Amino acid sequence: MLKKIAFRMKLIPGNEAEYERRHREIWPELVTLLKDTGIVDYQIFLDKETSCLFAYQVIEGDANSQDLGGTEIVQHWWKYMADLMETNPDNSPVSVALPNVFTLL
Ligand code: RM4
Repeated sequence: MLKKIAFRMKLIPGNEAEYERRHREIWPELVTLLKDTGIVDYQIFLDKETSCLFAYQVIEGDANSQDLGGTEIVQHWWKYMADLMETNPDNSPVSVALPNVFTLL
């Protein structure tokens, strides 16, 4: 059964262009891992006014992208991205789960 989840991350202001550039050049092995995890749709939107990043995912199983910190590729990616974002001590992006408040049926 498909689940839809969303979460918020925070960009350090001034890094918008670089964030988008790095994501345009996302590592193929990370794409493969995300898809193999069962993430069938993954969008990240930026609120330039607040530097908030809003991630939306449709997932087939229970794991979303933020559950993959145990893998080497995600650890490397998070370290690579850490200079652009608010992160936890382990370089994972500070991520706040967002409850669904509306679904168009
Ligand atoms: C984001 C953040 C997420 C990752 C995506 C691909 O900036 O690092 O954890 O899933 O990139």
